[in-house]
Amino acid sequence: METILITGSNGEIGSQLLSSVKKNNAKIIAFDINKPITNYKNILYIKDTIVNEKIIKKLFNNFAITQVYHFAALLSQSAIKNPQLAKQVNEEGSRLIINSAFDSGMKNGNFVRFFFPSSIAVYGPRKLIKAKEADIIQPTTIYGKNKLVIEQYGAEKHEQSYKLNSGIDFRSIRFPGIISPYTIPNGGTTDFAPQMLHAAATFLSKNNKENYECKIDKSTKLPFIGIHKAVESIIQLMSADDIQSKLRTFNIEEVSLTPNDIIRILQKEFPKFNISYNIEEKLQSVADTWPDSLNCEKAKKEWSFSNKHDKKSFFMEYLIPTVKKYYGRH
Ligand code: AKB
Repeated sequence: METILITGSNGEIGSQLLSSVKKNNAKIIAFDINKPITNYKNILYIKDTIVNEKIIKKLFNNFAITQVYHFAALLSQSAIKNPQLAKQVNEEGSRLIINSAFDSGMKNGNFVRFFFPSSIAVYGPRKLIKAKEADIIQPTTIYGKNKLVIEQYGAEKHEQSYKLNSGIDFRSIRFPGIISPYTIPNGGTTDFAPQMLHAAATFLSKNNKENYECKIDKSTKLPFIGIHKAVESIIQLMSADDIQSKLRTFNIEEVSLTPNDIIRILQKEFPKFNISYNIEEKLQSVADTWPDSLNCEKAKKEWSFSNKHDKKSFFMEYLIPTVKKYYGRH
């Protein structure tokens, strides 16, 4: 039986992954800094910080954890606001979890499968088109630097483990912006896309017009993925028997979008919904260093990542029907 640890289990990806894996016959530990937002049966909920070495070590000592999904992190804009905390949580906390998983694998003579969500924030300083995993990687933000350090640390620990025949099996995805029909994110650079979707589906302003103030220029293109495909991909990558890549990280996306693309599609369904622009330099300057699209060939080849959507079907067949259902409009 698998024993699965999910950190950041209240977060956008963590909560969705928890809801998917709880169906499996596995022991699950859901770890978050805030009190649980769900009350699933047979889940051990722990409310603590991932930088609490004592509790993390205790967890790995008390349970023979076989899989780790490590989502606890500060997002890009929150990290810019608090670089010290970002280093502590995104780097030191991640290293602590990786080291503890490594030690546990060594002790039990097995490989603990470890999933780390990296980000397109590792790219920079110039905007790339169809960025490949090994393309120029010089992140300009603290968040991008944190993610890159941990990608590399995880890959090193992975190599070390394979030489020692136990430790961790490290796997990672560089996520583009995630759009969920269930949650409105905060603290990220790509938040405008999900925020627009939710604003269109719910928001009636004072003058009875639906309006969203976008802080990113209308022609800034960024890659995106829906939350369901994001979670499905994590499970697919973690279930693959053997992943050959030495880099250990993969690019995936469903569509590339500008704010202008989004408003044009949303207005077909929500004709009163409108947008105004009030560019915020600290968001724009980050978005300008992130790729406008990703090359996903490596993920397709290594673990059969697939994508059936174009911009129109992504909204019309997936996001809009799901968000409408979520808010009870049919
Ligand atoms: C953010 O904007 O911080 C994230 C990301 C792409 O890493 N959504």
